[in-house]
Amino acid sequence: MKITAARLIVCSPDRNFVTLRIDTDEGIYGLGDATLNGRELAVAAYLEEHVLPCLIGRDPFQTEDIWQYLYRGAYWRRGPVTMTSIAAVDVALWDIKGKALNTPLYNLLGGRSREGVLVYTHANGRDIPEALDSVRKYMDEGYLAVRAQAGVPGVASSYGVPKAGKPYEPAERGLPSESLWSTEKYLNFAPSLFEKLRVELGSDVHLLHDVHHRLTPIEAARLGKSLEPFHLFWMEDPCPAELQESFELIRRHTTTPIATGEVFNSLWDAHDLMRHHLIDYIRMTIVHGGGITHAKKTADFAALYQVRTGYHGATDLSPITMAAALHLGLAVHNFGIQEHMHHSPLTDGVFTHQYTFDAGYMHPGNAPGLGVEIDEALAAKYPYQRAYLPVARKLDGTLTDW
Ligand code: EZ4
Ligand code: CO
Repeated sequence: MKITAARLIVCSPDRNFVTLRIDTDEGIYGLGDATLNGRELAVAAYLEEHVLPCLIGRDPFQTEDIWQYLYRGAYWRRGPVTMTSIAAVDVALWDIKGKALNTPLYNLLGGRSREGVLVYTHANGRDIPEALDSVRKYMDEGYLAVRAQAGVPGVASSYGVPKAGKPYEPAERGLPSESLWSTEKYLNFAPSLFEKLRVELGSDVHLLHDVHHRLTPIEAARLGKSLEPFHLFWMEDPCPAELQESFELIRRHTTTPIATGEVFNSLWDAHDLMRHHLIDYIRMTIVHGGGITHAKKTADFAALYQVRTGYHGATDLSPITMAAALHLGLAVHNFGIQEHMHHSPLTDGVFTHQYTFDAGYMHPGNAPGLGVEIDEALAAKYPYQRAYLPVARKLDGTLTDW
């Protein structure tokens, strides 16, 4: 089998997505997600100008060799634009393999290690009562695990809280909006949110929380310690992780489990965190971390250290990435949990998919390959629109991590 064509579909059905389609001489094609939120066209240009011409004529079954060719062959290595581009190619090739062999992708990754993939979704509210209602709503829908975020009193537009009446969506069209942040107010407030949730909801539901890289290590240590009585499933991205030894300080003080890595793009961003038992869940996802080929290696490395997977799954990760994550999650032994933030009905209309949700678990479905199709005619009605993630400032105006 040979690759005969590769092209991009850039669309914005409620939000931007960059999708790669690879065609073969046997009429089988594969899809890959190439979306890097807020920097979409950088990846599109990288693929179009530098990667796609190199694919024509290659055997799509050679996922390892093509991965190495794009990674080592670029010379520069790593970085979100490169690794998202490689991921798009890699996922599309695995999709082709599954279709050519007439089997769902999970069968090529180890087969089923479990019946379904435990997922968590996002609950949020402007205040604690609204957040409580939101968690309850998702529990009523069957979710066994829910991420809870609430507005911090005295801080306008806290992370994870939607603008009135709309579902929470990280990116916004137009230039970046600015939001405010106060670590002091947040640290005083956050334990009261989880105390209330535990009192009202009991101890069975898994509660998660995203700190979004906003604390210093010692502040994160205080937060983790103060949340221990409410036994969170995890505290996510407690501080920026470029400095991997930051987590040693957090670990010295708290047993609250830690998940990190949604901004990582290679195993080398995380290997010290794993080797030193500094994290419990790795969030680096298939689309930003070099595709299925590299995610599988990362998961296998993590398994040596009893670190489990907990991949990023916000709306900027397209249904193609969601499907890929569900196939891998079904297959790897050290799967932990998968984030599942609902796409809009329009996004789901463009990317029709076989995956399903039932009673807290998702399943990738049994269609050959990934089990996702793209309706290109519908996609063409929604052209790309510039959009950005917000930036954040402290109350005195200092730029800080969003
Ligand atoms: O900031 O998806 O866990 N989810 C998150 C998201 C991410 C966005 C980045 O594009 O942290 O809100
Ligand atoms: Co996050």
